Amino acid sequence: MATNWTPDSWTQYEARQLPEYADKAALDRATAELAHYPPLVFAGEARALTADLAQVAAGKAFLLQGGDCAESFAEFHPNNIRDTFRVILQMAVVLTYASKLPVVKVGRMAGQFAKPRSANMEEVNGVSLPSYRGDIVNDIAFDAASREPDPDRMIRAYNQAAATLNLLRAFAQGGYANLHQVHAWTLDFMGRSPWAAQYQAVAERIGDALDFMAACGINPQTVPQLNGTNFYTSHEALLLPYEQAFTRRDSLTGDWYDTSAHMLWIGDRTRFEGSAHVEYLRGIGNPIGLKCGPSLEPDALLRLLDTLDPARTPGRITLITRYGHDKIEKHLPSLVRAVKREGRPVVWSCDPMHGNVVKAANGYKTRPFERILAEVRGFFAVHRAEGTHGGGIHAEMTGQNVTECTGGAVDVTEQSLADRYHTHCDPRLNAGQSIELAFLLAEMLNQEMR
Ligand code: TYR
Repeated sequence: MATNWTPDSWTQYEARQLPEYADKAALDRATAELAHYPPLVFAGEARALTADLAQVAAGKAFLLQGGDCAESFAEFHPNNIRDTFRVILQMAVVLTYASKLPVVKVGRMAGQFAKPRSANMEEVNGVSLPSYRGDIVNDIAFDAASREPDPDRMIRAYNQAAATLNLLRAFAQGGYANLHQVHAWTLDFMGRSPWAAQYQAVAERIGDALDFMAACGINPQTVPQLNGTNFYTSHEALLLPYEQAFTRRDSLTGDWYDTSAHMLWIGDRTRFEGSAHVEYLRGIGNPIGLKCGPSLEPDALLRLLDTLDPARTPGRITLITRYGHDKIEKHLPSLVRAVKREGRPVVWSCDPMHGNVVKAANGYKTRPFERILAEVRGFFAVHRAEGTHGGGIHAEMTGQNVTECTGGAVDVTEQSLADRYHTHCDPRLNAGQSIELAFLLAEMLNQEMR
C-alpha cells in the first residue's frame, strides 16, 4: 500500500483542470452523498483487469480501449450504449481472429464525463464564460447559468454510469456477446463499407469453426468462454472530488480502490510533477493509464513510474502515447528505450486521435482518418524496431453513423462533416471507420507476431 497516502491527500497538491464550485457547502453535500452510494465496480474485478493487462505487457494479448470522447446526458440512450458496445465487440473479434491473441476489452464508458480544457474561459462575441468541462461539471450551452459548475451533476452522472454499466454487464454476460451472434452484430448502415464484407467473411469462418466443434461433440453453448466476455470500464480520473467519493477500502485485502471504474487514466495535462492527480492515483489499486504526449521526457516518465508503480506490478501501468502522425516516430523511441532499460512491465497503447486534430475549412474540428492510421503504423513501426510489443489501441469512437472524422472507405468529406456531427467534445471514429481500423491493427499485429 502507498505510504503517507489518504483518499484526500491530493488536496495538498496542485490540482489543475478542476472546476471552481462557487457553493462549497453544496459540493460537500454532493460528495458526502456519493460517498455512501454503492460502488460501481468491485476491487476483485480491477485486479482481474490488472492480470489481463499483465498478459498484454508480456506480449501475449492486445488491449482494445474505446468509446465516447465524452459521454453526455443528452445522448444517454440504450441504443447508443448497445451500438458502441457492439462495434467494440466487432473490432475485438476481427483482432482476435486475425492475430490469435486474446483481446482485453475496456470501454471509455459508464463514467467518461469530465474533460480537461486548454483554457479556463471561453469567449464568444466578446462574452467570456467558464469553459465546458463535461456534463458531470456544467452544461455545454453558452450562457452564464449553464456554464456554472453544479456539484449535483455528479449525482446524475453516477446514476447514468450505474445504468450504463448495468446494461454493459447484461450484454457481456447475458447472451448478446455470445460468439454465435457474430453475424448479428453488423450494423445496417455498415452495408456500404467494403469492410462490411470483410467482416462478414471473418464472421462466417468463426461460425464454421463453432459448427465444426459442435460436430466433434463440443457443444459451444455450454462453453462459458464462447458465450460471453469480460468487458471493463474506464475513464479519465479528472474530477477528483468525485473519484475521492468512490475511493473505498477493499474488504478482502484492505487496499484502497477507486470503485467508479475498473481502470482510470491521467491526462497529459495533469501528469506534471507535484500534480494532485498523480498523488491521488498512486494510492489506488486499480490499473492506471498514463497519457504520454510530446512534452514528456524519458527521465520524467521514469520518475512518474517510480511514484505510480513502485512495486513494478505487471499490468498496473498502461502508457498511452498520443503524439500526432508526424511526431510519433521522433518521440516514442526514447521513451520505449528508457522503459525497456529499466525493465518496467508496462502496456504500450496507441492513442492515434489526440495528436491529429485539425480545423476543416468550414470550421469543424476534425481528425483525418489517414493521419489516424498513419500514427498507428508509426506506433507499430517503432515497437517493431525496438523489439517491444505494440500492445493496445485507445480510440474515441462511437457505434453511431456520425460524420466527425474525415476519410475512411465510405469517405467522409469536409463538406459532409455537417451532416451528423454530434460529439460533445472531440471528433470520434464512426462504426465503419472503427472496423476499418481494426483490420489495419490486425495486419500490424500479424506482422509483429511473425
Ligand atoms: N471469452 C473470450 C473473450 O472474452 C472470447 C469471446 C470474445 C467470447 C468475444 C465472446 C465474445 O463476444 O475474449
